Amino acid sequence: MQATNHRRLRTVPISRRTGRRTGWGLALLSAALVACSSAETAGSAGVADSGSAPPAASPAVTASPGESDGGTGAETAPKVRFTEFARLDMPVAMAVRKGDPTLYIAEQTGRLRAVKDGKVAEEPVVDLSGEISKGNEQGLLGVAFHPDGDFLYLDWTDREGHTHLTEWAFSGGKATGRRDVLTQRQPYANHNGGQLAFGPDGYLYIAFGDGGSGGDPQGNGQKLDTWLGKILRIDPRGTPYKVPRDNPFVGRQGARPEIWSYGLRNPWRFTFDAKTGDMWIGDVGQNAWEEVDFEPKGEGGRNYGWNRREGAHPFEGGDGDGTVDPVIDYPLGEGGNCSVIAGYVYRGEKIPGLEGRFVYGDFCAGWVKAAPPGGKGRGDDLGTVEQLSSFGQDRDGELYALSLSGPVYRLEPGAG
Ligand SMILES: [Ca+2]
Ligand SMILES: [Ca+2]
Repeated sequence: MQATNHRRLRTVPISRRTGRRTGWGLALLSAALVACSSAETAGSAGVADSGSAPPAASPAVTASPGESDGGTGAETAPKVRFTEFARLDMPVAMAVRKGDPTLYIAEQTGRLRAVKDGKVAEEPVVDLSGEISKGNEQGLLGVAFHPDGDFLYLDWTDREGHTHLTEWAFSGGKATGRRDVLTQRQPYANHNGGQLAFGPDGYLYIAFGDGGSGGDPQGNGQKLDTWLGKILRIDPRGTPYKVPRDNPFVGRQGARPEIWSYGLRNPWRFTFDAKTGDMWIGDVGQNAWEEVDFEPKGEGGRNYGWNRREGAHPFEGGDGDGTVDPVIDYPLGEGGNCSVIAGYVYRGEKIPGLEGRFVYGDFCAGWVKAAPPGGKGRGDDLGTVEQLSSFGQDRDGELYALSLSGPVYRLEPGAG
């Protein structure tokens, strides 16, 4: 709804809602036009000079610490630089593979690219560009490698808008033996989730949004007979894939056994803490609140509230009984926020002051913050990234911020 059809691919992959035109539509479109010409003007990415434009990209910018609004009393986050590392076509997800220094980055336009030492390999690892749908929240959306490194998984939407989780055998840099693991019909074009990640238990976790439209008209978030509005947990190997016996709803009548957690609206990105195994979920909100959910390692079966709750607030009259409220929520009506982007707990070595902090941001406002370890609160500003689409973590635990405009930034220690 935010952009004309021929440009719709160049807008938010996790747009908030159907039928509500925000002031950001034009700004996003303007930014997109700049992004479209970035091949000719590399290094000049930024937003158009609209008065309502979100913050421009800030490569190599150093934010001042101490801008905490969390009120937690925790130490402030260190200075961080966002250094441009590579440039791709609408990067939305990143994964690494066992025993391989390559960064694998998914482009929403359908290609999985290999990035070695900051250089993007010319030949894509996989090219789905002729098979995907091209709506704002569609396309190639997620990537993960099996913990043994021998299998690749992509989450993407086909030309009819339906979701596929597809596996390839992976060896010698080549993906072969394509096989659909599962598919999900999508009732609406938006809220497709898309995140894939293997947990510390070796199982694959898969994010599905509530199906789409606005307000969850089918009530999918709270229903246990659909994958929509859920995070699933499966062992994807074999045909058919396997459901772990200790999944929380195995054996419950009317419930899909693949479900790990529910009550989610559009969990565009979730990650596991590489040290503790805890899960952090960024669930994109409806009209008022963006939220980050925290799940202690291995605690399946939780109801994160949607659509009874939006953030820590009633939506369809939910009082919070039996639901888990977010550890962070923030309002839309402040500074151009639109969609939360999770986010990793920092476990690298280059920026010691970030240790244990959850790094996340907002797609439209562009801010990136580090929430304090173990405590509630939104945390300190680290900088801004135009059209922040996702974060990535390499095998050393260092973090990257992906911009839908093209750049991939590496977080590095700031000056001072
Ligand atoms: Ca959908
Ligand atoms: Ca919630």
